[in-house]
Amino acid sequence: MRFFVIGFGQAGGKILDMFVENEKMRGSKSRIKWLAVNTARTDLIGLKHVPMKDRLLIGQTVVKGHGVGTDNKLGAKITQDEIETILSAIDERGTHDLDAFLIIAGLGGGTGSGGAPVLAKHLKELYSEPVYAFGILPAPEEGKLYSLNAARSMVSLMKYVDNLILFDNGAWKYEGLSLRESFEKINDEIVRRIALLSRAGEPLEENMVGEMVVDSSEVINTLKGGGISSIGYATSLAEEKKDFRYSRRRKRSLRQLREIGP
Ligand SMILES: Nc1nc2c(ncn2[C@@H]2O[C@H](COP(=O)(O)OP(=O)(O)O)[C@@H](O)[C@H]2O)c(=O)[nH]1
Ligand SMILES: [Mg+2]
Repeated sequence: MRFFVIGFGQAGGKILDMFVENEKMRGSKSRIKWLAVNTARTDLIGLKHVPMKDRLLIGQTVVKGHGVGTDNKLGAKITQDEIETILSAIDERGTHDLDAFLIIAGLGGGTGSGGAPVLAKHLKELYSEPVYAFGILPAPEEGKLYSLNAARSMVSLMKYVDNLILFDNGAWKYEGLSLRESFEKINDEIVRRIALLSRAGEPLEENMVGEMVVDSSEVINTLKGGGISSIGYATSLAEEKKDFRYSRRRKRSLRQLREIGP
């Protein structure tokens, strides 16, 4: 499934960064496109795997690269004012063979929380492909302002996206670790889920397709019609069974039998 992934704000950018690392590690000729958007220069500089050319700083004249703090109204305003720049950056990277857009953002902060719904609205107007958002909910310990920001952002996102996929930091915080210390592990869980979606309908390696695959249209049909979703993830060990009928030794012995035989 070919996504255009936009990492909006700090959390969105960090998760996109890990996703890009993951794609590079697979060494696949990934057809996924991406862009990190932020009002904070340091957040963009901190990314390690998203190529420099795919990082876009917005709001420079207003916040001078220092970010919007937790002011998601300002995050929304800057995004609205600079929407043409963002849309051209997306267009320049190629949108002709996409299956869907995916905007990743932490909903409790300022840039991603305010910016993601504005971007979703414009993408919806401009493109026929579905627009999904992957929203991260703040943990209760982050306080009321974060919760309020998340509530506002969710209400707006729901108006524009084809589906809002949520992930709750509070529920995923690891025991004995602070929220901040948990981020890396949480992000790993998130990237696993996004990678799973992006694999839908794609060959595992060249000419290798899994026996039971979910293809992009099934994902699109499942997420269709708005609403909120969450993605579960489970793995289990596969038992390796040698199928004797197809083993080389068996083939050889069949040939020998034929050669010896009548
Ligand atoms: N899962 C996860 N959440 C994060 C991460 N960084 C920040 N957050 C959360 O995202 C929310 C918004 O923060 P942030 O992304 O910094 O805001 P923004 O930069 O203004 O968009 C808060 O609830 C943070 O706890 C991260 O790396 N992983
Ligand atoms: Mg931040």
